[in-house]
Parts: sequence; C-alpha cells; structure tokens
Amino acid sequence: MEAIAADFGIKQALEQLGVGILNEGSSTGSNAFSTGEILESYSPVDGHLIGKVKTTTKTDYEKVMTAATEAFKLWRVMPAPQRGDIVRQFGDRLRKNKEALGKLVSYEMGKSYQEGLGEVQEMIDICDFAVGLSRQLHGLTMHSERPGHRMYEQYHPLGVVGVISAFNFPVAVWSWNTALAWVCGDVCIWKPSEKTPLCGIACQNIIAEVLAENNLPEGISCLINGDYRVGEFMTRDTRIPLISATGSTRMGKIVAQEVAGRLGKTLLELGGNNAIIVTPDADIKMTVIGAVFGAVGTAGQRCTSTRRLIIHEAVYEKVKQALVDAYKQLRIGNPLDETNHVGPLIDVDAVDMYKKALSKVKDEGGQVIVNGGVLVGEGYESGCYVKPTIVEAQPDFEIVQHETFAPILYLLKYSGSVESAIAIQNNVVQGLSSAIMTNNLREAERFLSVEGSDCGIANVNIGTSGAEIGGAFGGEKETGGGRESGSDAWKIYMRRQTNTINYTTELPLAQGIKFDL
Ligand code: UN1
Repeated sequence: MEAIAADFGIKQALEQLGVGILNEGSSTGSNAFSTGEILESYSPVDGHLIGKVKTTTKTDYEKVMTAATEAFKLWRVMPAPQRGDIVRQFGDRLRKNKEALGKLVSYEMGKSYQEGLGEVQEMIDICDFAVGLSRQLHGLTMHSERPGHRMYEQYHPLGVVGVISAFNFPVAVWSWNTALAWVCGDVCIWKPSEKTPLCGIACQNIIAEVLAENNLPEGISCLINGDYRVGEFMTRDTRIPLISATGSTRMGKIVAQEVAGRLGKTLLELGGNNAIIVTPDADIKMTVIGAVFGAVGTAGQRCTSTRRLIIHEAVYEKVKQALVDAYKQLRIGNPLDETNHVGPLIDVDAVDMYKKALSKVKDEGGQVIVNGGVLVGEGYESGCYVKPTIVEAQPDFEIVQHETFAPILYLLKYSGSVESAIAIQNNVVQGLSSAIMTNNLREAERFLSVEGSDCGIANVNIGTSGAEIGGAFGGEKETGGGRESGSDAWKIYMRRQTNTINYTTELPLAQGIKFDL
C-alpha cells in the first residue's frame, strides 16, 4: 500500500486538501463542530486506513444548526449575483484542486482516476451553471383581472437545506445541490456517505477557504458526519424545509416518510435499473462502447449504470460476441493506474452483494457468458476487486428486477417490434435512465414518445450513464421523482411567492364579488 500511496501521489494530494496524514491521527479538517466517535476511512484500492474523522453528536448538530441559521440571515439578503460570485470563486478553487481531489475520490471510493477527474469536472461545470443562474432566478408576471393591479411571482430562498449523498459520487452530487442552493440564497448542511468521509472534509476545506477570504461565515456550508442516525437529525428537524437525498430506494423511502410526516420537501435521487435497447438498426460499434462503459464504469456503481441490454434477436449473437470480445480487453486493478479500466467495489459488503446476485441469477436459470468472480492475489489484497460479468437472463427473473451495485450486465433477448423492447424496459420498479441504439427514426421517436420510455432520462445512440449537468437529472417511480442540477431544477431550492399589488384607491375583489359596507 505504501507503494501505491507513494507512486500515485496520494500523500501529497491529502496534504494539499488538508485531510491529514495517512493512517495517523484524526483528520477533522473543517468539520469543526464534530466531537463524536471516530469514523475510519479505508481505501478499497489497497485496504489501507486513509484517515479518521469525528462523527457528529446531537449536541454538535445543534451547534451546526445555530451556525447555519445565523449564516442564513446574512446570506439571504446578499444579492444573488454576489452569491454567484462566491460560487464562481469556489469553481476556480476546484480547478486548482482538480487533480488532488480527483485522486482522493479515486483512492477513497475506488473509481478510476479518469472518472475521479470527471467527477470534479462536473463540480466545476455546475458552479459555472450556477453563476449564470444567479442572474436568472426569474419569476413570471401575470395580467391581473382587476384594474390598477399588478401581479407577479418571485422566488425566495428556503432556508437551511439538508444534503445526504452517497459514496458513489462522493463530491459531485453535493455540489449539484449546494451550488444551486447557494445562489438561491440557502445555506446547506451536508452529510456525506460514511464510506467516503474524507471527500466530504476535503470539499468543506475548499469552500471554507473561499468563505473565509470573503469574510463570510462557514455556516453557509456545514458538514456533519456519521451514519443514518446523523442523517435522522436532519430528516426529523422541522428547521430544515428541504432534504435532498441520493442513495438506495430503501433509504429514500425512509427519508421520504420522515420528511413528509412533518410536511417538509424532499428531492430524491434513488436506484436505477437502466437498460439499453439494441434494435436491428443499431450501430454495433457504438452500442458496444456505450454498453461496456455503462456496465463497468465506476465498477457498475453508478445509479445510471447499464444493468440490462435488451437486444433484438436479429442482432443478438453479433452483439453478444462483440461484448465478449470487448470484456476480454478489460483491465481490472488499481484505479489510480490509468491503464486499468475497472477499479474495486466500495467494500467487502458490496462484494458480498455481487456474489449473492450472481448465484441468484444462476439459480434462476441465467447463463453466464463472461465469468465473474472475486479477484485474489497481488494487487487485490483489499478483497474488493471483482470481475465484470455478463449473464444471459430473462426479463422477469427476480434478480433482474433489482439494482445490484456491481458490474453485472444482463442480456435479454426480444423479438418483434420496438414496442416489445420498450415494454421490457419499462417493466421494472425503477425509472432513472434508459437508452435506445438505432438508426431508425421511427423506433427512436417511438422510444421517446408518451408510449415510450418511462424514465427521467431517455437517450438515443448514447448509453445510460454520463449525463451532462445542464439537463435536469433524476428519475421516476422508485427512483424518487427528484430532479437535480440543470434546467429549472433550481426551483425546488426556493419558495415561490405570488404578489398582487393594488395601486388604485379602490378595493375591487377578484371573481367580481361585491362586498359593500
Ligand atoms: C449517480 O450515480 O448517483 O449520469 C450520479 C451520470 C453521472 C451522475 C451519476 N453524471 O452517470
């Protein structure tokens, strides 16, 4: 391990980001209020302890809440374009720290360094988007039915926004929420995944520097650490009007009920079971690139990962063979080494779920065409490396209905028209991302029509993962219905107020009602 840390500049990256020293002491950084028990962060890359973080107790949480509430009073009256300028500075600071943060993401979470850099790029992109947005928080004006009246709507900030994020995008998802929430005038409290706490501290350190340089309170961006019990401080807290939560459907249902019970708002971005439909008119080369990246990128741990390929019988054997050939090229190993395509899963529990899913699909009658398994030996000491696998299955297999966060790709054969493929695609409880590979305009438009894909994301000749920040990101059904990042997703971070102003000396009532005194 020391070799990996030294060879790939991990120590320097950690030092640059202020997240302490490998395997020594505790690394609380800007997580200033936390005094609770120690949370250790182990790298799935080599199994080594990277650092330690203090968790947040209820008493600490109250201090965080006070800091956030105080900061909100100041932040909400700052003109939005000035808030945008703070976000611009944060984006600039991210540019300077891109390599270091990308490395930390790769080392703590296990995704490839390229993808770690890509994740930081998403943060930079959303900052740029939010800067522009800070001058475009538009409401509408309406024509009043009454003479001498003016009617319009305006958006005000909500207050303290709670962000709960998952291990698989340990930095970007936070920024999709916070960059928008900040320009909207909200302050944020973030609980990152307990599996990637150092990524949280690193981000907090970066924004804390920007806030300090601008003489702004750190309460604008707060960090809390720990497991679901710390998350509950926020979900149960009536002082938090909006909880944005990314993670499993199981977690999302609990959060949704807690927050709905107090009539708070939620933005949920939960599980996917994403499919690519491959029609007889598909470009096979493009299909293979899209499918392989979608299935094995981030070791199959994106919510947008491709889990099902729904292939027409006319091209089934050809696609299958091309995939088998492509999987032979895959190099699995240390994700910091850029010659590798696939890194480890997040931890041994995830490996366990991968193994269980594989044995389940075999029990159900699935035919393995690219062997899976857990890798052992030199370079695989963490026990988290698994082989990406491909299994021929049936759409109605129980396991195929489930999201397994691992590189398992199910091949499903369809015959007849594109409608039957769409029916298979839609016949799962999740509704995040979907794609069709076709050069046939009719099939493509059918897929995008009201009778087509029921997902929040529907792509043509692109895979299911790797969405750009400019679009609204999220999905339907058990994916939770939330939308983050681009388009008009900002509206959820604000409260809408309708204003009617009477500039006459009369008081006419709406709907023509007469009320003479
Ligand atoms: C996630 O996995 O939670 O579309 C987010 C993508 C990325 C984001 C994934 N831009 O694959």
